[in-house]
Amino acid sequence: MSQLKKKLFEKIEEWRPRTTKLVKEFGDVKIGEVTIGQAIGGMRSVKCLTTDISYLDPFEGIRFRGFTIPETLEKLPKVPGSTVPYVEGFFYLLLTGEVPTEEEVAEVAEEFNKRKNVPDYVFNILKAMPKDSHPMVMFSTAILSMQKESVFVKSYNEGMNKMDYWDPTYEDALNLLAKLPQIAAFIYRWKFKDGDIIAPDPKLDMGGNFAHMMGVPAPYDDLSRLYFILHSDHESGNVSAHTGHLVSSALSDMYYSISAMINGLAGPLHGLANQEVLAWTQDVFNKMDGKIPTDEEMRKFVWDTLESGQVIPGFGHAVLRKTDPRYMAQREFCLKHLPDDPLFKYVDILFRVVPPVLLEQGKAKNPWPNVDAQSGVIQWYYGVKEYDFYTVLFGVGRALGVTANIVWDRALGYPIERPKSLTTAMLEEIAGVK
Ligand code: HAX
Repeated sequence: MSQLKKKLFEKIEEWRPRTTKLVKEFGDVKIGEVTIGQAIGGMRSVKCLTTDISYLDPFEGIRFRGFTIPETLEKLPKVPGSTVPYVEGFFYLLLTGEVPTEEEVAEVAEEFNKRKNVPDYVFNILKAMPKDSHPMVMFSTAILSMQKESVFVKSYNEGMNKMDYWDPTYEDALNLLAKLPQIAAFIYRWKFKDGDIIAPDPKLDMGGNFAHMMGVPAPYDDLSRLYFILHSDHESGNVSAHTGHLVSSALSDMYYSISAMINGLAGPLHGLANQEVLAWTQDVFNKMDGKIPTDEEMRKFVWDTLESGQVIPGFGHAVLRKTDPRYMAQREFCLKHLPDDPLFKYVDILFRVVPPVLLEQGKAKNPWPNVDAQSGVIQWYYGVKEYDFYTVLFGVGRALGVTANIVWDRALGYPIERPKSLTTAMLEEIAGVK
């Protein structure tokens, strides 16, 4: 058994009695109330999910296993010659709650390496799809096509103790995660680079290998590591994480769950916003003939978009009430590597101009930029200009957090999800509407 799996097992044994005690002895304790506004309004802020992997404070932003983004980036072992940690070590942290040693990271990297070969039929399925299929459709299809590989399904069909569900789920998680970078890079090069595919390099770590298979030189490897880490998890209630959790709660395996997660991420109000940001920014760029707009000119573009009934992509958030620290981490990367890039300058102006406009409009509860406001610009700078592809990158990252959550869901025996719905007439009666 690998060190990671052993450590995970110890943690599960330690955690299980806590969950059992809470449910058995304190199951009736109330943690909040639900209003009609929340029942109709997308369950905003309803406290009804549990995860120990990340927590999102509205004013501080995300903490992964208790660590802020700067702490996470500082504490985890780094790839030699790089300032960004190994994605493999970050996954160890998500899964176990502990910062791994160099040795433990090397072992996880080796585990991923062993499991990374993608079956040929996946590539054949992707090649058979219409070339104008969205990359997220291709990504979701590729993941779902591997469902027959599920170790969980095999063990379940053979008959398995409920307490052991986490074990084959862990195997599915690692098997799938190890393959995602190659599938993503294949989709990119098949669709946008005339099918000129670059084979993986077994000597490289996950982020380095992804950059290699994309055919983009350094520091794209560092960017990929950073990108996957930043996009991994944002507690359980966002659409992609919640979809993964919901589907897996029916004991659907990792392939069904992560494919569904990808479908949720593909919406323009969620992960697709990063592609929308770039489309929007470039539209302004073209209208300005590439000239850097004044703040006043930019204000007008922003107002025009709002007045035509559209949202400003990359701004606002359902939980956050300040600038997203994931935006700030990417902004720091830009200030270091591409401070003079014209599109970065646009994003910089938007950072100044959009929040006061949204405040003046008075609708958005959070006028500040989110993770998607910055990410596309960096990809564009490094030559990944096909912005349909950007949400696939988000998907590779998000799979780290969601698979880790699903392993823990199984370990702690979380049951099938089934909230209760009421009719409109029932709500009217509760509210005393005449
Ligand atoms: N531009 C214009 N209007 C906005 C806005 C924005 N960026 N953000 C919120 N609003 C509007 C909402 O559309 C809503 O209007 P109506 O009352 O007319 O329906 C009103 O402000 C209140 O919304 P809210 O409570 O502040 O925000 P929600 O929790 O309902 O929605 C969203 C959160 C992220 C979906 C929203 O802010 C939005 O649409 N932002 C733009 C799209 C975007 O950037 N999405 C990515 C978010 C991060 C993420 O999940 N990435 O994956």
